Amino acid sequence: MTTWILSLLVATAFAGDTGRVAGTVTAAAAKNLPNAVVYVKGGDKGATTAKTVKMDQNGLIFLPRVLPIQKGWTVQFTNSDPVGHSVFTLDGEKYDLGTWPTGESRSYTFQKTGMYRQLCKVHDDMIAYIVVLDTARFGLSDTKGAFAIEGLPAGDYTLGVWSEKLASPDQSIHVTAGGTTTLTFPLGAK
Ligand SMILES: [Cu+2]
Repeated sequence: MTTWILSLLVATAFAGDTGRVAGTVTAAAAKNLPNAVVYVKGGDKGATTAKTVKMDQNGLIFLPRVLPIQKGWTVQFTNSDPVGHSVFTLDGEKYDLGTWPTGESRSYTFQKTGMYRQLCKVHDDMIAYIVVLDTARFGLSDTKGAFAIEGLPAGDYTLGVWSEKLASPDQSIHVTAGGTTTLTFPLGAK
Protein backbone atom coordinates (compact mmCIF):
# COMPACT_ATOMS: atom_id res chain seq x y z
CA MET A 1 0.00 0.00 0.00
CA THR A 2 2.72 2.43 0.98
CA THR A 3 4.65 1.56 -2.19
CA TRP A 4 1.54 2.17 -4.25
CA ILE A 5 0.98 5.61 -2.72
CA LEU A 6 4.65 6.50 -3.20
CA SER A 7 4.50 5.45 -6.85
CA LEU A 8 1.45 7.61 -7.37
CA LEU A 9 3.14 10.60 -5.70
CA VAL A 10 6.26 10.17 -7.81
CA ALA A 11 4.23 9.87 -11.02
CA THR A 12 2.23 12.98 -10.13
CA ALA A 13 5.39 14.89 -9.28
CA PHE A 14 6.95 14.06 -12.66
CA ALA A 15 3.84 15.01 -14.60
CA GLY A 16 3.78 18.36 -12.83
CA ASP A 17 7.47 19.02 -13.40
CA THR A 18 7.26 19.48 -17.12
CA GLY A 19 6.64 22.54 -19.21
CA ARG A 20 6.41 23.27 -22.87
CA VAL A 21 8.02 25.39 -25.52
CA ALA A 22 5.88 27.15 -28.08
CA GLY A 23 7.20 29.49 -30.70
CA THR A 24 7.40 30.54 -34.29
CA VAL A 25 9.98 30.65 -37.00
CA THR A 26 9.94 33.76 -39.15
CA ALA A 27 11.21 34.10 -42.71
CA ALA A 28 11.10 36.71 -45.46
CA ALA A 29 9.17 34.33 -47.74
CA ALA A 30 6.07 32.50 -46.43
CA LYS A 31 7.08 29.34 -48.33
CA ASN A 32 9.98 28.94 -45.87
CA LEU A 33 7.79 28.99 -42.73
CA PRO A 34 6.68 25.32 -42.68
CA ASN A 35 8.85 22.27 -42.09
CA ALA A 36 11.49 23.80 -39.82
CA VAL A 37 12.63 21.26 -37.21
CA VAL A 38 13.18 22.78 -33.75
CA TYR A 39 14.89 20.41 -31.32
CA VAL A 40 16.63 20.14 -27.96
CA LYS A 41 20.39 19.93 -28.39
CA GLY A 42 22.59 17.64 -26.32
CA GLY A 43 20.49 14.51 -26.57
CA ASP A 44 18.02 12.81 -24.29
CA LYS A 45 19.26 11.56 -20.96
CA GLY A 46 16.97 8.56 -20.96
CA ALA A 47 16.89 5.50 -23.21
CA THR A 48 15.55 5.75 -26.74
CA THR A 49 12.12 4.28 -27.31
CA ALA A 50 11.95 2.49 -30.63
CA LYS A 51 9.17 3.80 -32.82
CA THR A 52 7.99 3.38 -36.41
CA VAL A 53 6.86 6.41 -38.38
CA LYS A 54 5.67 6.64 -41.98
CA MET A 55 6.73 8.34 -45.17
CA ASP A 56 4.41 7.99 -48.16
CA GLN A 57 5.02 8.35 -51.88
CA ASN A 58 1.77 9.74 -53.19
CA GLY A 59 1.08 11.96 -56.19
CA LEU A 60 4.73 11.74 -57.24
CA ILE A 61 5.95 13.40 -54.06
CA PHE A 62 7.22 12.18 -50.70
CA LEU A 63 4.85 12.93 -47.81
CA PRO A 64 5.80 14.45 -45.47
CA ARG A 65 8.53 16.50 -47.11
CA VAL A 66 10.38 16.83 -43.79
CA LEU A 67 10.31 14.07 -41.17
CA PRO A 68 12.18 14.54 -37.88
CA ILE A 69 12.90 11.32 -35.97
CA GLN A 70 15.08 10.09 -33.15
CA LYS A 71 18.08 7.85 -33.81
CA GLY A 72 16.92 4.24 -33.47
CA TRP A 73 13.50 4.89 -34.99
CA THR A 74 12.28 3.10 -38.10
CA VAL A 75 10.75 4.78 -41.13
CA GLN A 76 8.26 2.74 -43.17
CA PHE A 77 8.19 3.91 -46.78
CA THR A 78 4.99 3.14 -48.69
CA ASN A 79 4.33 3.52 -52.40
CA SER A 80 0.72 4.73 -52.83
CA ASP A 81 1.09 5.62 -56.51
CA PRO A 82 0.13 3.46 -59.52
CA VAL A 83 3.75 3.68 -60.71
CA GLY A 84 6.97 2.26 -59.28
CA HIS A 85 9.08 4.37 -56.91
CA SER A 86 12.43 3.79 -55.28
CA VAL A 87 13.95 5.14 -52.08
CA PHE A 88 17.63 5.83 -51.63
CA THR A 89 19.98 8.33 -50.02
CA LEU A 90 23.57 9.38 -50.57
CA ASP A 91 23.76 10.86 -47.06
CA GLY A 92 24.84 9.35 -43.75
CA GLU A 93 24.32 5.61 -43.81
CA LYS A 94 23.80 5.65 -47.61
CA TYR A 95 21.03 3.13 -48.22
CA ASP A 96 19.22 1.97 -51.33
CA LEU A 97 15.95 0.19 -50.55
CA GLY A 98 15.26 -0.65 -54.21
CA THR A 99 12.20 -0.03 -56.36
CA TRP A 100 8.74 -1.41 -55.60
CA PRO A 101 5.16 -1.20 -56.87
CA THR A 102 1.99 0.37 -55.51
CA GLY A 103 0.75 -0.72 -52.11
CA GLU A 104 4.05 -2.14 -50.91
CA SER A 105 6.29 -0.84 -48.14
CA ARG A 106 9.90 -1.12 -47.09
CA SER A 107 11.46 -0.01 -43.84
CA TYR A 108 14.74 1.39 -42.66
CA THR A 109 16.03 1.88 -39.11
CA PHE A 110 18.36 4.86 -38.61
CA GLN A 111 21.38 4.42 -36.36
CA LYS A 112 23.26 7.65 -37.06
CA THR A 113 22.15 11.24 -36.57
CA GLY A 114 22.15 13.63 -39.49
CA MET A 115 20.10 14.90 -42.40
CA TYR A 116 19.21 12.30 -45.05
CA ARG A 117 17.83 13.43 -48.40
CA GLN A 118 15.34 10.87 -49.70
CA LEU A 119 15.56 10.40 -53.45
CA CYS A 120 13.84 8.24 -56.09
CA LYS A 121 15.66 6.72 -59.07
CA VAL A 122 12.47 6.68 -61.17
CA HIS A 123 11.64 10.37 -60.61
CA ASP A 124 14.70 12.56 -60.21
CA ASP A 125 12.71 15.56 -58.97
CA MET A 126 11.33 13.73 -55.92
CA ILE A 127 12.95 14.75 -52.64
CA ALA A 128 12.25 14.65 -48.92
CA TYR A 129 14.35 15.10 -45.81
CA ILE A 130 14.61 12.81 -42.81
CA VAL A 131 16.29 14.63 -39.93
CA VAL A 132 17.70 12.09 -37.47
CA LEU A 133 18.23 13.62 -34.04
CA ASP A 134 19.61 12.34 -30.74
CA THR A 135 16.39 13.40 -29.06
CA ALA A 136 12.66 12.82 -29.34
CA ARG A 137 12.13 16.36 -28.07
CA PHE A 138 11.41 18.21 -31.27
CA GLY A 139 8.70 20.15 -33.04
CA LEU A 140 7.95 20.83 -36.69
CA SER A 141 6.72 24.22 -37.84
CA ASP A 142 3.37 24.50 -39.59
CA THR A 143 2.40 26.71 -42.54
CA LYS A 144 2.39 29.78 -40.26
CA GLY A 145 5.77 28.92 -38.74
CA ALA A 146 4.31 27.79 -35.39
CA PHE A 147 5.87 24.91 -33.50
CA ALA A 148 5.66 23.35 -30.02
CA ILE A 149 7.68 20.90 -27.94
CA GLU A 150 5.66 19.30 -25.16
CA GLY A 151 6.61 17.57 -21.92
CA LEU A 152 10.03 19.07 -21.22
CA PRO A 153 11.27 18.57 -17.65
CA ALA A 154 11.85 21.95 -15.99
CA GLY A 155 15.39 23.21 -16.63
CA ASP A 156 17.73 24.92 -19.04
CA TYR A 157 18.02 23.87 -22.67
CA THR A 158 19.67 24.86 -25.90
CA LEU A 159 17.39 24.68 -28.92
CA GLY A 160 18.59 24.29 -32.48
CA VAL A 161 16.66 24.62 -35.72
CA TRP A 162 17.06 22.87 -39.06
CA SER A 163 15.38 24.07 -42.21
CA GLU A 164 15.78 23.08 -45.83
CA LYS A 165 17.14 26.36 -47.14
CA LEU A 166 17.64 28.69 -44.16
CA ALA A 167 19.34 28.78 -40.77
CA SER A 168 19.14 30.50 -37.38
CA PRO A 169 21.51 30.51 -34.38
CA ASP A 170 20.88 28.19 -31.41
CA GLN A 171 18.97 29.70 -28.50
CA SER A 172 19.17 29.09 -24.75
CA ILE A 173 15.87 28.80 -22.93
CA HIS A 174 14.53 28.04 -19.48
CA VAL A 175 11.52 25.80 -19.00
CA THR A 176 9.43 26.02 -15.83
CA ALA A 177 7.10 23.39 -14.44
CA GLY A 178 3.63 23.92 -15.85
CA GLY A 179 4.81 26.90 -17.90
CA THR A 180 5.13 27.73 -21.57
CA THR A 181 8.37 29.23 -22.81
CA THR A 182 7.93 31.23 -25.99
CA LEU A 183 10.58 32.13 -28.52
CA THR A 184 11.11 33.15 -32.12
CA PHE A 185 13.66 31.79 -34.55
CA PRO A 186 14.33 34.30 -37.33
CA LEU A 187 15.37 32.19 -40.32
CA GLY A 188 17.94 33.72 -42.64
CA ALA A 189 20.57 32.68 -45.15
CA LYS A 190 22.63 29.62 -44.24
CU1 LIG B 1 9.44 8.02 -57.71
